[in-house]
Amino acid sequence: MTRTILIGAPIDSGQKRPGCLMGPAAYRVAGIAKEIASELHSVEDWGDLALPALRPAVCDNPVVHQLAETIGWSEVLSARVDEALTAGGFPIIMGGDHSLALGSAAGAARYAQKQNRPLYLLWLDAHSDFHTPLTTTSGNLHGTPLAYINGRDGFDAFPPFPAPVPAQRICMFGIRSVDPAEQAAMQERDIFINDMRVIDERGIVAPLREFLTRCRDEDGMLHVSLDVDFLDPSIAPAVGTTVPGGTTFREAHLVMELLHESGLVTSLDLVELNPFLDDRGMTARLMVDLVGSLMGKKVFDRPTRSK
Ligand code: HAR
Ligand code: MN
Ligand code: MN
Ligand code: MN
Repeated sequence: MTRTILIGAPIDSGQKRPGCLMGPAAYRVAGIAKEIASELHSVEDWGDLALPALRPAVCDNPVVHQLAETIGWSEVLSARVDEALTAGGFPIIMGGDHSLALGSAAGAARYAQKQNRPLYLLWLDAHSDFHTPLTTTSGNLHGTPLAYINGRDGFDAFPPFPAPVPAQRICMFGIRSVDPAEQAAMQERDIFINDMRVIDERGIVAPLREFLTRCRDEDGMLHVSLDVDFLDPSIAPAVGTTVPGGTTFREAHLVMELLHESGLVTSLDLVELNPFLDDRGMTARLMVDLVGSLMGKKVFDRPTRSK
């Protein structure tokens, strides 16, 4: 029995277009709890997090937007994710923009460290989110979490990331928008980058299985961060940063089905949903259906395949 724990993270501070703070409500309206609940999974909703009292925070890059808020959110979220994992739960963080991963991944890393297990990270996104607060030109901190998780310099205002995740344990999928400073930093590191070109050429299955095998061989924990813009905007319009050429409905479901079969996923972020931009709830529903696939919901029960 998986004890699924929903954590609402109504976070808008990581970028400038309002609306992501309505994400947790949209997931609830789209039926996320009902989608998950079954003989195999219990569901608890721990409600929405609140922003704590803020400490002043400074950064040498003047364009950085809402630094103190983003730090405040990441601290409460990190503690809450650690708490959910420690309770034996499977936390699903309902965002909120992608800056929430600064906190959720830190919580997962904190817990993994206590368990003496390596943390792996699967980043499903159009963007690499590999800026630091010092390299971002937009100032939007939702473009930085993966750099923080990887232990890059430039996050002095944040709590130090507990046990930074080395490049070899990070896998990106769906990438098709990378800024020059991110590109330069990524090229120096051995991150497993599956951009859309790789997916076109190799498909989703082979590269994903390679990564999952590494994780299994090391008894890793696996944090998955699913950005709405991983999906093609034609099926998922409710996001502020649409990029054409994203994954299809079937590719996305296949990723989730393989993740389910692997049994490796230990925490999940749902990020960047902006319900204000949605078309009759279609994006919220699709995200909820993808969660259903991750939790093992099948249209058709086929004989078990080799992993
Ligand atoms: N790289 C751009 C920037 O830093 C865009 C980042 C957009 N990020 C997200 N999350 N939407 O993936 O501003
Ligand atoms: Mn992102
Ligand atoms: Mn993105
Ligand atoms: Mn459904």
